[in-house]
Amino acid sequence: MNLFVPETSDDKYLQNILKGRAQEHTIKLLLLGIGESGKSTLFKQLKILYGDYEMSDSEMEEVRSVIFSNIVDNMQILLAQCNEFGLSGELIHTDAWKMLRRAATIDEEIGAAITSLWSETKIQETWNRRSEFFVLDSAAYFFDNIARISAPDYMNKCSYSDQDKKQYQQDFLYARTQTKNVHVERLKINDIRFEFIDVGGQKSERRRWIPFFGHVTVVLFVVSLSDFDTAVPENPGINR
Ligand SMILES: Nc1nc2c(ncn2[C@@H]2O[C@H](COP(=O)(O)OP(=O)(O)OP(=O)(O)O)[C@@H](O)[C@H]2O)c(=O)[nH]1
Ligand SMILES: [Mg+2]
Repeated sequence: MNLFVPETSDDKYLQNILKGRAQEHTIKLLLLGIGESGKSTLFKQLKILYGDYEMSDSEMEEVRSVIFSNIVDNMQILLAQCNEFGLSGELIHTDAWKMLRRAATIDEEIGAAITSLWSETKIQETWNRRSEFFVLDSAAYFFDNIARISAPDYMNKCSYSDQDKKQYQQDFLYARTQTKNVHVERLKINDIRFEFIDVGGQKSERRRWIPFFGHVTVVLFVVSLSDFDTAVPENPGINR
């Protein structure tokens, strides 16, 4: 018998406690974890699930530019690493490689170059060795979706279908920006007010965590399941 859980208990027991407290209080959650463990992604997921979340035009512009730089930066990392591994001599699409070196944003031409490079055996070989260097996990999702993302009307239409909105939400989830400083956002879930405190997980950001420990209801420590086999961004030669 478990003394701490009443026999009649189910989720309702906890919900009643939470609701009772929530009448007067806001439940404060501090999200902790190393850089890229998924703290901001967890918050984005909650926003999509419970916040009736729809991106405004200016948010879309911002997200689009984050996605474009995620794609260009990470394909450039793959190419540099392919070279480092001594595999670049066997690349077929050398023009695409040259184009990527200069690319700052994404258009249909750059999109086609990324499609060609992503299909190369040596780039796939480099990707499969990604535990030896730092590259964004979600880059594969963007490379797989590059034809859609490099279209001129991507996140840039007069109106959006339900399918567009669903795909953009997914893209938004995978878009990666490092959190700097501390971000506080409020969300109401089943009539309970939550305040999420999202901090940066990079080593340089961790000194900002301390002031929050005394004022939160819950500390959520976020860990990525793929961390066992990925490199530390601050020190790409070291395994997390
Ligand atoms: N493949 C995969 N990628 C994920 C998943 N969840 C999150 N990611 C990716 O992992 C990365 C997590 O990044 P963030 O959520 O910004 O990490 P963070 O902990 O807020 O990082 P800092 O702000 O630097 O402390 C993003 O690129 C996400 O797209 C998942 O379930 N699968
Ligand atoms: Mg973050």
